[in-house]
Amino acid sequence: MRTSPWLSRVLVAGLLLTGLTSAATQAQAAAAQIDSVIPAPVSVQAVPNVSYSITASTQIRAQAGGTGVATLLADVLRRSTGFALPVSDSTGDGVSLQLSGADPQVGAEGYQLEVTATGVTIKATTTAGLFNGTQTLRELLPAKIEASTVQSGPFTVPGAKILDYPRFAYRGAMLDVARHFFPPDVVKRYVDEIALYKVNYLHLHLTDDQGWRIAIDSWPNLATYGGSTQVGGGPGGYYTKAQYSDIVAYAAARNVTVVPEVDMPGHTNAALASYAQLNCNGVAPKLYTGTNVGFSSLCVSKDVTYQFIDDVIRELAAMTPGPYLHIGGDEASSTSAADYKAFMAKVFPIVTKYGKRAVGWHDVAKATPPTSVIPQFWGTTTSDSAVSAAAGRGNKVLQSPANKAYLDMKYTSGTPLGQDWAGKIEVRTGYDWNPGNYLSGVGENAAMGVEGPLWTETIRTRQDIEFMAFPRLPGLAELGWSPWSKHNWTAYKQRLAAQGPRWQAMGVNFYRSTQITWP
Ligand code: TNX
Repeated sequence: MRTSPWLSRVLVAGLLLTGLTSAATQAQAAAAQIDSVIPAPVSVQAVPNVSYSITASTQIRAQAGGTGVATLLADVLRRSTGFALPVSDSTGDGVSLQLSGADPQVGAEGYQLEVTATGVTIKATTTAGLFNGTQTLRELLPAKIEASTVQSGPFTVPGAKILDYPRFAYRGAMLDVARHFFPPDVVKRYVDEIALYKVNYLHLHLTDDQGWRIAIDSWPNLATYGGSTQVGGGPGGYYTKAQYSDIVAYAAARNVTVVPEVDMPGHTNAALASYAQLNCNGVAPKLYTGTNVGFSSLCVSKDVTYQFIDDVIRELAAMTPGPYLHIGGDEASSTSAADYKAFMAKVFPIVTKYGKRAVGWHDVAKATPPTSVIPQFWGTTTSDSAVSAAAGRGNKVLQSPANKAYLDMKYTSGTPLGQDWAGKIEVRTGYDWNPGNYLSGVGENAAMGVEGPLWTETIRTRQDIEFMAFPRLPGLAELGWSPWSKHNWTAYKQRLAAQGPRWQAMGVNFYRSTQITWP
């Protein structure tokens, strides 16, 4: 068959056009990938016409200290590429993790990442920095890289030079495992999900009226009896010390430090039910499976209360490699103001005695804490005299304003899960505030960082956790990590949209907010 000269010209033109379009599309896709990293990096330079593809012959190279991080990266990449991706301490092309030669600006958690035609180099001064660089690399790859089954390539990273480091040292997520208990696997999955966005603290709310979730050898009934139920009356549960330490180690390998919380003097019905002597009247109340707050208190006037606290904090501190231990202190409406102060004055030194720094819900600011104590602001106003006074004395403040950062608030009135006492928090509301000047008297330097608490009165499953955290948690992570100069809702919502296919590939159950144009 003969093709007419006219037709062949049209065909050639068509082919050329297709070629051009696909090159243009590829360039566009590359630009989109570079611009879709959350949290937004400090500095990103696209290198046009350069890219690197991970192939069957790609090697992952890391110096001695970096092999742990390299192996975690290889685990993610092997699942979806099906490639061998051997990890070794050799030098050469491919993906290379280096603990030397980084720009000192990267500090303790930052990194430099460069994509050339022959490979991807990540440089940092610590394994934390290397880990953060590898999370950025995941986001520079196509979404299918997150799949748990083998996908067809290419797996291409656009040419780029990135320099990145955090704005705040503390970027946290809190999970309430007391109202509903979540087994270690669910907690570990949440660690994976938050670490992708460079969140570096996981605060576990381990005790509340409805349950005590951590084994304490010197007071065994706390876990075995106090942990035996949960909201709604289900079986509850608790972490053995081995399980808890395993969670802590799993998190640490992903640059996430666990902050354990034992709430006191209120929110203690599970403890009071487990040991009669902790009650002022010597009578143990029944276990509680409702959702009221503010009705329980440890007995502030009894010596045994402080022996109990000393034992619990000693055992908890021994399981805590991180610097912080959270003592709760919120909503102590069954404790008088004077008793509250007297109680905290005895508890702060116990935390110090076991080598930790106390974090407390911002109610602790009323007890004039030593400057080492960190009040965690959970109010719904932008001024609080006790908190600003503490900041004025030199206390660092952790920012979790309930009407911005609470991941258990409903998105809209139609959200099936969650509460709304602090308001509805759509994606934009959760993103549009500045932790460095939100609270009067608490400026950039007084703010330690941000944390998104997820209370679980209405949250029962891994899917419920994900639905409330995604897509809001990445916004908080960006508030904690990215320089304020990068804050821009219009650009952010495009970056966020690009996460949708990643979450789909990972099987993350997320809320399809109508504020975002999901692809
Ligand atoms: C208030 S916020 C609480 C928690 C509840 C939460 C529900 C805070 C420090 N205390 O006990 O679970 O509201 O949103």
